[in-house]
Amino acid sequence: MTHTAAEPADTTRPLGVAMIGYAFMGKAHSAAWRTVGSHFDVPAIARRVVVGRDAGKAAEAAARYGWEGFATDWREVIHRDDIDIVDICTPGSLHADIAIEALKAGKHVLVEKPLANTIAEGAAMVSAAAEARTRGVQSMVGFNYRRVPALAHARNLIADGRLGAIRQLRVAYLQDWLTDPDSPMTWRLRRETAGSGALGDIASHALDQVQILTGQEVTEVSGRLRTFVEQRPGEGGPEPVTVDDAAWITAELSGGAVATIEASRMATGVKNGLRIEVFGERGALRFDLENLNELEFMEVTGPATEQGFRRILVSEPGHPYLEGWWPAGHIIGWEHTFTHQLRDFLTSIRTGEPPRPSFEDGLQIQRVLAAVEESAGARSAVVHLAPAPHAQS
Ligand code: SOE
Repeated sequence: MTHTAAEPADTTRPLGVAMIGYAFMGKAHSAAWRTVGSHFDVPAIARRVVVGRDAGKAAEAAARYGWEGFATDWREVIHRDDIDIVDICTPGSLHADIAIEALKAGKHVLVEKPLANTIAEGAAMVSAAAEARTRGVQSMVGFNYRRVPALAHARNLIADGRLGAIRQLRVAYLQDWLTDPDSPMTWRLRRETAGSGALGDIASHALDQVQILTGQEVTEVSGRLRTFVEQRPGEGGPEPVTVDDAAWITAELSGGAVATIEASRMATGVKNGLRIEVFGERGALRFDLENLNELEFMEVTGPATEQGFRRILVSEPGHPYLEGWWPAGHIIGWEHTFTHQLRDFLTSIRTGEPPRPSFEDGLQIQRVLAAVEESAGARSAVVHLAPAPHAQS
């Protein structure tokens, strides 16, 4: 059924979910759809259908990940009466078409980051989301690291003033899966499917963290991009890599802080390290995704001889999102961030309170990514960003 504001969702049956895409993100989202209802108080859902172009692979994914069925035509699925939520896990080049059509059809939409491949696509998605919101239809971008308990806790500490004014941040999102020059081509290395490389895929997370942790927006950037390996083995022979392997950003923030951000898929030996350091006038925080249950915190209190970072194991029921899991000290992992993301998304659908990050938030990040590309293209120019037209209230 297609819901409108005048016609609230039928709460007597579970919300039907269609997931478009079944690869890495589809697998992660599937696990979250499977577990969210067992750990959090959310509206009931039914995992109706996985959609993918390759029928055989979609069927296999549906069976393995526990979906009722599979399909190959996302347009047809979106218009099915038993679908209420569309979860988009495809390459970025398909985000806009799928999201806009789903929102028009009255389906709530969750889309993987980055929001889109271009500002124009992102802007069209924002218009569709704003219009759908007037009908009670929700939309959200999947910046899942907002839902790492330690990072949500860090955000609370900063918002409570425990670090004082934030002066500087160092953020590095480093991976090494492209270190080998013979590592094959994928859609993630083609501009037409991915939009950009390490920049959109992982620097986008770093930028999101910089802004959400500080509550400050990026107002100015200077960027550098590098493609270290310019062609890789494709199916029919060598293919050009048309995106960046690594990105460097220096950013001014609206509240006066400065951030340096690095992202690389060729940081030899670092598997999936999102390392964040935040320095304030009265304290500091350190985090590394490879130890995601831990947060290091120091406060400038007491004698200097006794000051230093202490390690907080973020596993208490009172820590963000932990109430749904295990007794204190029983740690969680990377996949749980996707479950938390669904907890928040489904809660928004229940309450009618629009979720964050909104498509407007996603577009704002998209503008920063474009500014970094512009700066990198001009080699060292500083690109000033106009104040964001901004986010839904
Ligand atoms: C998911 O949030 C994601 O950004 C993936 O899309 C990246 O490829 C992964 O390496 C980090 O997590």
